[in-house]
Amino acid sequence: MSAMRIVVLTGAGISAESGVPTFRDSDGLWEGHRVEDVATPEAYEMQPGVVQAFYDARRAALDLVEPNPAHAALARLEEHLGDDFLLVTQNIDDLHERAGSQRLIHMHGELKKALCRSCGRRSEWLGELSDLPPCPACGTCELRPDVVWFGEIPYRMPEIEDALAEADLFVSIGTSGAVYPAAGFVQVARAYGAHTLELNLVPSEGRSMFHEARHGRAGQIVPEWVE
Ligand code: BJW
Repeated sequence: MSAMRIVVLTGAGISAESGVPTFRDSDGLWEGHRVEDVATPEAYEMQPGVVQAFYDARRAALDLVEPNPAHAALARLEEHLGDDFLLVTQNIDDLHERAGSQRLIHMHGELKKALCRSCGRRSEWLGELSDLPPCPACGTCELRPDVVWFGEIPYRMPEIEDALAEADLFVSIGTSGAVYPAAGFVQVARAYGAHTLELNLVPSEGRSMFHEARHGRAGQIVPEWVE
């Protein structure tokens, strides 16, 4: 018999205790920025400098934060389960990999990567906009942050959907359930027979779709759940 297969989805709440602001909480990222100003391709077309500056500031802030016990607990769980574990994060920070996670999908992209608008190649983000080198693949100067904005298709969806279909347990951690398709993963996993668990500071918008929920700070309730 195979071991239990677990898919974990994380959102901004797992990084909150590391000092990375969430999006929709009262002290969240978008308190100072309207979402339409920064998180759509149209906004980038209109004001690339403003949007780049927003991501430059968040990239710089990453150097000042560290993974917390919730990130570490998920890395330990992966060590134990190996291929039966998949971590899907909506976060564009790199705290999961810095804690040791490897079976990890960044469905909304990565702050430390650049995406070429001309050829689609993804590469490491080197420096700020003014001194970005040309795209290493096609040589144009069409690099943008490698993040998924509203109206764009999140990364690696077929792989995520396959894992949800095969999961015995789906766990959602630190996400408000306000943004699709991630907010719908609980229903997909449930439809295929998985048990579903929410771990969040407060009941999320999607709480009623989960079989079970535990509420509190991720730095406490995630290690408790993993042990
Ligand atoms: C703690 C805590 C602590 C705090 N411990 N917990 C109408 C209906 C349905 C869908 C749509 C619709 N109209 C449009 C859509 C689609 C749209 C969408 O969902 N819109 C909604 C607003 C309705 N979605 C899209 O456009 C997506 N693409 C898409 O659908 O393509 C079509 C397609 C899909 C699939 C296959 C084929 C085609 C793209 C969405 C891209 C989202 N991008 C962003 C920005 C990324 C770059 C960046 O970071 O700047 O992603 S938006 C932003 O929200 C970011 C996040 O990843 C995402 C989710 O936020 P998250 O992580 O949940 O954060 P918060 O702040 O909302 O919540 C934090 C939670 O933590 C709270 O609950 C707290 O309580 C908790 N918390 N401290 C534990 N210490």
